[in-house]
Order: sequence, then structure tokens, then C-alpha cells
Amino acid sequence: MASEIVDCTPYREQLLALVAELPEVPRADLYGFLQQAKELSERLPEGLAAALDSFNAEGSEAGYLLLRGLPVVEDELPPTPSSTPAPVDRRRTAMEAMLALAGRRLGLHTGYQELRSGTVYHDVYPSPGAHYLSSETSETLLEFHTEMAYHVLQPNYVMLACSRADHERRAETLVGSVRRALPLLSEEVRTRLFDRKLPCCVDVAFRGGEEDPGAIAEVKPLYGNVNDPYLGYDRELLAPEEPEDKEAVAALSQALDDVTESVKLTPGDLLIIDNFRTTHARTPFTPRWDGQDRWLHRVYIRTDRNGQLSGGERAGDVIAFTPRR
Ligand SMILES: O=C(O)CCC(=O)C(=O)O
Ligand SMILES: [Fe+2]
Repeated sequence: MASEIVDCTPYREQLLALVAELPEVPRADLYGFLQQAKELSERLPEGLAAALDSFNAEGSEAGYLLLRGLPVVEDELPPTPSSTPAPVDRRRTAMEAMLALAGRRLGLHTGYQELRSGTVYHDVYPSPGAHYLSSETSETLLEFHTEMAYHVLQPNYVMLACSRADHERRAETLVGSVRRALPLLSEEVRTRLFDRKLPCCVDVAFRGGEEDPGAIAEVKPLYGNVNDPYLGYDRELLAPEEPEDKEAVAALSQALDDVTESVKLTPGDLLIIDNFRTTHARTPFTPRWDGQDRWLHRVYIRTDRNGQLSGGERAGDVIAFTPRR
């Protein structure tokens, strides 16, 4: 199984050369950009390519793969964004290019129509007065969530690439892995939660303009292979009703807390989260609103694992919401 951290500093020159072959303005023709990235991803340095392929095939115990020491080109970085989506003519950053190259080695970049105006590349930056469920929060804990666990076309991976850390380097991205949590669960809890559909609310973007449509989806906390299950866990949105379900979810929740690993993303880091085997969160930090605040780039990747693709899709497609039921 893949080791969790790959030091990419030895590949710097090779990676910068690949980045330079990508079009300079990704959003001008995103399909073209991601197609070019696919071809270039065949030429990734061997060690890096092998780590990505192995993670894609088998996952890891910790549920993530962290690429460290990727080239961030400081002088080409504009101020941290304060609005969304990014202007179509914004020049690519090195870390956005890395999301294209590493992402295409894994699968297909996917945009979600209802989310961030249906864009494929998201900027993750602090925003004053953000909703408590939003990745734009900063001074409050962003609680454990599996990205779009309630969406039939849930992404297989969430990729987060860091161009800027918070000033105090306090923010931690937390990952709770089901492979680590499962041994802590009693047989009773496992059986209760396996293949059991529980009511689940959805994120604000998917509520169709209604303030609180309630639990419009159903999510299975554990499913797939009984000995190596997938996880669907969202601390804020999952809404078990029956006492036995509430108790079992509380036990799962505790187990995930017990095995949580933390990553402090620093510039040049690219974190690939296995979104079918983990839940993730982010601890508070203090923004300064000076143009140098924490700045991540995010993409979602679908692969053919668990039927997330049916054939004919392209990297860069933007898809509509169907709740899991
Ligand atoms: O800011 C982070 O480290 C993670 C935020 C998050 O959950 C996301 O962007 O999906
Ligand atoms: Fe997230």
C-alpha cells in the first residue's frame, strides 16, 4: 500500500518543465487544458507516478496521499482571492498546474453545477461572515465531512493544493480514515451501520434556494466491501433518527476522532483525500485580510471506482445534482 507522504523536491526541475508545457490560461479552454495535462501526466517523474498509481489502485491506511515540496512559484502568485469564481483570464499558478497533472493521472476533474457557479477549479480562502458549513470559514472549526456524500456522483478524490498557508501556520486539515477506525468499532456497530441508509441533509449550494429543505438524501455510513468498507460520514448533515442509529453513529464518530491525523498544509503541498474512505475537517485560524491569507486550490476527481463514471465523460465536465436515496 502507498506510503502517505511523497517528497517531490528532487523532481522540481522536471515538474517545472512539464508545467511550462501547459497552456498559460487554464479557464480559456479548460477541456483543452485538462487534455494536455493528461498527455503530460504520462511523463510525470517515475517515483511520483508510481505513488499516484498505487494510491489510486489500493488507497492507503491513512486515506490520503500528501505530495510535498512541489514547485510554488512565489513571484507569479497574485494576492489571495476574495471573491469567486476566478476570472476566466487568470494565469495558471504552479499549484493549479500540479492539480491538473496529478489529477489527470488519477481520473477526471469534475465540476458540480450548483457549486461555485459550476466551476472546476475552486479557490479556498477565508471570507468574512462565511456560512458555518463553508470552506471559506476561518475562525471556527470546519467540522468533519465527506465531500458530497449525499450526491450520487460523489467525487472519488478531493485534491487540495496549497499556494499560501495562514500567517501563523495554525490551520490543520484533519483526516479520519475508515481503515483506521473500523477496528475500533464493535461488531454490533459495524452491522448496524453497514448498508444502512440514514437521513442526510445537503450543503447550502444543493438546497435549491430553500433555507432548510431537511434531510433530502439518504447516506450509508458504511457500505461496499464488508471487510474494507467505504465511509459516508458528515458530522453536521447526517441526521439519524432512531436511537440505535444515533448510538451507532456516535460510536463511529468517536472512532474517527480517535484515529484522526492532521496535516498542516504549507506552500508546495498537494493533499489527495480518498473521499470514499475518509472524512475531513479544518481547524480554526486567524486571517489578516492583507492579500496574503491562506490560499488553497481545490478540484474534485471522479474515477470508475464504485460506478462514479458510466463512460463517455470528459475531464472538465460539469454535472447536475441527484441526491442519493
Ligand atoms: O481548508 C482546508 O484545509 C480544507 C477545507 C475543505 O474541507 C475543503 O476545501 O473541502
Ligand atoms: Fe472539504
